[in-house]
Amino acid sequence: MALTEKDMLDVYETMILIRESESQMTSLYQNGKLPGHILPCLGQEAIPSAFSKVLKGSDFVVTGHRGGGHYIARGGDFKGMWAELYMKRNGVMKGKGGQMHLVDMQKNTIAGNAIVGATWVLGTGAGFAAKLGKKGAIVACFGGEGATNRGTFHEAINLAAVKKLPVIFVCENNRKQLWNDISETTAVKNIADRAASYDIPGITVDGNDPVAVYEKAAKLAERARDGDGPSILECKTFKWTDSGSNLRLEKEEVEYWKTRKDPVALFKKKLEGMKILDAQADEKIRKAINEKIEKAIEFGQQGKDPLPEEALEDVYSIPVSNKTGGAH
Ligand SMILES: Cc1ncc(C[n+]2csc(CCOP(=O)(O)OP(=O)(O)O)c2C)c(N)n1
Repeated sequence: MALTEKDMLDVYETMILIRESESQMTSLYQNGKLPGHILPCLGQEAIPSAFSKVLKGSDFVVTGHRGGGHYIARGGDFKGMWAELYMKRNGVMKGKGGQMHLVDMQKNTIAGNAIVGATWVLGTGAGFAAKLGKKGAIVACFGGEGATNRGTFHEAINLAAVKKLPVIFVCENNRKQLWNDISETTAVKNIADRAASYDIPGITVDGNDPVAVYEKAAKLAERARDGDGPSILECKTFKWTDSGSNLRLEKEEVEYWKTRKDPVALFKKKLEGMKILDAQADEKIRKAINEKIEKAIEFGQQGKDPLPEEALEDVYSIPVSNKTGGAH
C-alpha cells in the first residue's frame, strides 16, 4: 500500500499543477482580470494530491468552498475549469457557477458549494449512493474546520455512522475561518477527537506532508471499502490566502507557513533526497505544466459570456421519467 517512486512523482506533479494554476488564478483575480469570487487552496496542495492516489475513478469527491485543488487532482476538465473561472459559456458550469462551483460528474466530483457546512451532508448523500450502487465505491468529503462547527457535521456523520456509509470525512484544518482563529471557536484540540461521539475512527495528520496524508487516508479508504463505515481524517494545514487577499490573515503567520511549512518545497526536498527528482526533471515538469495552464487560460479568455435567456436553464433537474418535462 506504500507509494512507489512513480506515485510520488505523480503526486508532486499534481501539487505543482495545483500550486501554479491557483497562483495564476489568484494573481489574475487580484489584478481585476477574473470576475466573481475565488477561494484558493494555496498552501493546502498536499491533501488533494495525496488523495489522487487513494481514490479510484468510480469513487466520489465532494468539497466545500475551497475545492479547486480537488477538482484538479481528480483530473476534472482543466480547460473547462479555466473557462469557468472567466465565467464563460464554455466553462464546466456554462459560466454560471464560477470558481466555487466546479463540477465534473464524469469524474464523480462535486468540487464546491458556497454554503459552509453543506459539504458534510452532501458527503453522506453520496455515501448512500455509493452504498446502494454496490460497486465498492467510497466517498471522500472535504471541508474546513469552521465547517465542522455547523450542526450539519454532527447530523451527517452520525447518520453515516449509523448506516455504516463508506465515507471519509476529511477536515482540512487551516486554523482560520473568516475572522477567527480556531482557538476562538473550537473547544476540542483536534477535530478528529470528535469521532469518538460517533464511535468511528478519527485520525489527525500533518496535512502538509502528502505521504503521511496518503498513508492514513489509504487505511481509512480500505476500511470503508470493506464495509466498516465512515471515519474522520483531520489534515492540519494552513491557507496562504483567504479569498485572494491576505486581509484577514496575520502576515507573520502566513510568512511562517510559507517559509517553513510549504508543502511543495518540503516534498521537493524529500524527493531530491531520495534521488528521484533533480533540478532538470523539476524544470521539465514545471515547463509542461505552465504550458498547459497557458493554453487553458487562452481557452477561458476566448469564451463567450452566457446569454441572459440561458439564466434559468440547468436550474432544475429533469426527472429521468420525464426528460421532455421541463422544470419541477
Ligand atoms: C452558511 C454559511 N455561513 C457563512 C458563510 C460565509 N463564509 C464563507 S467562508 C467562511 C469560513 C469558513 O471557514 P472554514 O470552514 O474553516 O473553511 P476555510 O475557508 O478556512 O477553508 C464563512 C463563514 C457561508 N458561505 N455559508
